[in-house]
Amino acid sequence: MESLVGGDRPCGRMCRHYRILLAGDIEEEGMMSKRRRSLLLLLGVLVIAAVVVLFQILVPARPPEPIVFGVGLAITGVVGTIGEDQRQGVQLAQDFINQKQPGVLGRSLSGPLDLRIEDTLDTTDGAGAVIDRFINQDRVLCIIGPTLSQQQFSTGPVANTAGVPVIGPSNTAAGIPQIGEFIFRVSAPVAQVAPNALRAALNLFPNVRNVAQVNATNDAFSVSEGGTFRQAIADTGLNLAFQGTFLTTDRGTGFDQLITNILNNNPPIDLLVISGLTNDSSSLIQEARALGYDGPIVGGNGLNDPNVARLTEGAAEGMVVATAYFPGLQTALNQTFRQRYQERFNESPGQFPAQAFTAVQVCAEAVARVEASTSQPITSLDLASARRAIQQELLQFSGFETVLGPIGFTSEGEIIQQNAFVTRLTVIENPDGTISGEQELLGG
Ligand code: 1QQ
Repeated sequence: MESLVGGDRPCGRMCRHYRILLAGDIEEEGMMSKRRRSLLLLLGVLVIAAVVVLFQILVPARPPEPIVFGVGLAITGVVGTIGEDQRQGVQLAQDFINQKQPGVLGRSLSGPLDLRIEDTLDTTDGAGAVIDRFINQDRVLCIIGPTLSQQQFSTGPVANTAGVPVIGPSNTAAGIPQIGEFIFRVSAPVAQVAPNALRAALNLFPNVRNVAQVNATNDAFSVSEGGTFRQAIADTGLNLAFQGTFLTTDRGTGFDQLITNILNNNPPIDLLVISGLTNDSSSLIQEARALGYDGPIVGGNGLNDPNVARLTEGAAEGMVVATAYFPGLQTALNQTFRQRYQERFNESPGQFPAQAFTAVQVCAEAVARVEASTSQPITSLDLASARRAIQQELLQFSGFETVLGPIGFTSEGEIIQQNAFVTRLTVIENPDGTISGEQELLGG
């Protein structure tokens, strides 16, 4: 201490006093600089916090990446009314998911759902071009579609080789999930659905004995369903008295020979069963009624559309069709779906929009589950891994709540669905002269 205040110089009382003061000062000064330092530190922290907050306010956060699905539907062509209804179904699913409607997904997605909806037409070439674009250009996470089994048999193998999960929204022919491990469907196969229509027709018309069964030969679904109906006719003890074929391109008088043969058949035909697509089958019905067939008609899945009332100008009144959707299903999800569908599109939803809605919901749920298990947005995975992870999640589905009721998938990607129903078409003549139809439910 001595050396601090002047070395060896004598300094007496004052000096001692000075020394004491000086020691206190040093202590105080040390405390002061400590306080100053803490103050400066605090100031520094506050400035940094302010800069961070300002940065967050002025520079907006990067928006979450969209989750892109490809939706390929036959919006124009021989099943155009069905494709249009499917488009409405997927649009509603997109709204529900992006608006976080409760009861649709188990958890919300990391980003907005972006559906690329394309018209495949009713051809395999049209579907091929769209599916190629989805796989290679839009780089979608999964594909909903195409509408027709005929198209899926052509595009499914391509998507499967590319490792892109596909959900068939309306492919009902035998063999669709067996195309490959990436191919699933939410549309119950003809083998499960079609025989119900025959049984219901027998309840309505117990005297039916001799059946004419006809199907298109240039469409995979029509051929598959035709076979199912023939089996069901045999199983129910009916007589397959006539078997005929046509093409999905046939219209109007193109059916005259076929119908004449049915009308002249011996024994006389008392039930007509039709497996074709929408426009051709509608034309066949119109022509059959015009030429004098007045017995009951069972329609296949191509006729599962209330628009058939208008397309046949009322001739399909009373037609019996099996369906995989029960509009009266008393679940919160189905009731909201029906109500919002009616409000938005001014019609009630049939099987095709319900299945299309389900296809989007199921794929989005698979994405949500991948995000939950990896704890990151699916868009931060590389595309091939993301697609594979979705396929793996789809295989786990069991008892998942949809507007079709609870569904799951087998290890082959086939839908597991308990319920199938039967409808009868009622033709409505509107005050403005137009015709519309309603599918009245006969039972499950
Ligand atoms: C299929 C079908 C069609 C009737 C859908 C429109 O079921 O092609 O499998």
